[in-house]
Amino acid sequence: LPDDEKMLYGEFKKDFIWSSATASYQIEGAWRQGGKGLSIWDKFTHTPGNILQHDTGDIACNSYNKMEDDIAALKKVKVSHYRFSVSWPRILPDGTTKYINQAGINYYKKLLDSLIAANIQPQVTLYHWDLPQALQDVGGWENETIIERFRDYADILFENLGPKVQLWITFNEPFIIAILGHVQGTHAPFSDRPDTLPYIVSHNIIKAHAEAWHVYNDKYRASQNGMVSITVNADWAEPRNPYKQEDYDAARSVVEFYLGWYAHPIFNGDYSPLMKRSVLEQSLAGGLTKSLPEFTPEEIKRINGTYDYFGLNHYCSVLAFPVDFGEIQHFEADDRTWLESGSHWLTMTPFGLRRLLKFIKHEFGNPPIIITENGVSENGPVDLNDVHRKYFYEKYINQVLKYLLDDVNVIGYTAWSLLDNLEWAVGYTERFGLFYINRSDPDLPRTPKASVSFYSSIISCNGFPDP
Ligand code: GBH
Repeated sequence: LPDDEKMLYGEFKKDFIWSSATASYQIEGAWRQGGKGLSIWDKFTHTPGNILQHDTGDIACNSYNKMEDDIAALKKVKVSHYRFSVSWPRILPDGTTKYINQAGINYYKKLLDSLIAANIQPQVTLYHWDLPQALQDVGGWENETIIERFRDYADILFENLGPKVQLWITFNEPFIIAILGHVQGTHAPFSDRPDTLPYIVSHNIIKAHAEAWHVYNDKYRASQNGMVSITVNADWAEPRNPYKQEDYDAARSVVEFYLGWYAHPIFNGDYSPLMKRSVLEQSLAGGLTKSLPEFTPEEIKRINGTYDYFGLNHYCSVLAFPVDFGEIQHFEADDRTWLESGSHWLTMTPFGLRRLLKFIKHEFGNPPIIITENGVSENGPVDLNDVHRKYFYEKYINQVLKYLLDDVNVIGYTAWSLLDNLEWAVGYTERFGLFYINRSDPDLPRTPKASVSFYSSIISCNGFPDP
């Protein structure tokens, strides 16, 4: 560890992507404006009891009507890129191509034009969790017809927006969609059949991703020449007791489970052996009906290789150790010396990011990696001097810089988030933004926190030049 903690001085390679991110439901607002259909998050937040303090994304940061303010904020940070997501029901109100909402397409076209005019390149996510409610009504991700729906949606975006976009992300964090949305019920759509559902949902998401990639590859790559991939989230895990082999094994399965579910089929082919074994073991131990669907050999081939880079969202590390609670085979804990944040699940553990990057390099054939999210929150009283965020970005980004030592092919870094926004089930109570938004001011002004100039200076220096 001591070696890990040491600062490395140096610069990132030329043309490194410096970005900041948001997602449609978390910032756009305008939930019934411009011909938008309803999403599962509109329904979920309007159902009492789901979101802290009854918050909703009805208005959020009102980014739908405040595009200029967002662009001004991005210019202030001096990012080279901006990651945002498209709201599917804003483009296809009932999820299908029966009706294409031109106002929705125009909104994103205008956003892209404004970004490009400001010399900021877009990274566009197709799906950051706001599924059209009409598709949920026929089973959502559980119904395999959604694969075709997603492919058609992707086709429309590539056709209409593709000439202005070089970087695409099909899905944001399928793991969270499956587990929080279909097991825990803390995210939309909520479900009460947790056993098999996350595996079916994920199976369809993986296939939908692959189909979108193929559409791009077959129809658009030659003329648009961009990159399409998926973004997975992964914590890093350390053994709780480094003298115990079983703690190492538990740590390895935590990381492999995150990555093996989605990245293994896409980067290596099929679910990882550990993934298959672990679902089977859990099922047997729990006396449950869990089972992992199988890909046919043709499907394995069609999915394998559907990436142009590796998209990674990473926030923190955990300590792992085995337990035997039937279904639950390992457990995660925090070290009590790790610094906390405004979110109970997020400790400041910069060393894990470097280790995770090395793991990805070895596990998935040294792909180009874009860190598509990394950031920290606060809650409670407002303090624009966000020293914890400066600390977080300095330490984490410095760990990324060690890609030079490890020869990992990292090509970009994205700070989550540009703005304080709707943090899903906890509403506006946890704030991840570089910019603070005073929600009691109807103008919702974007006020820079101290971390803005800090992140901006890292970007201007392209790293940490030797003092
Ligand atoms: C990302 O998810 C999302 O992509 C982004 O939209 C989000 O705003 C950001 O992180 C910050 O959370 O309270 O125990 O139920 C990261 C995965 C999903 C991890 C929500 C924490 C809540 C855990 N996060 N989850 S819990």
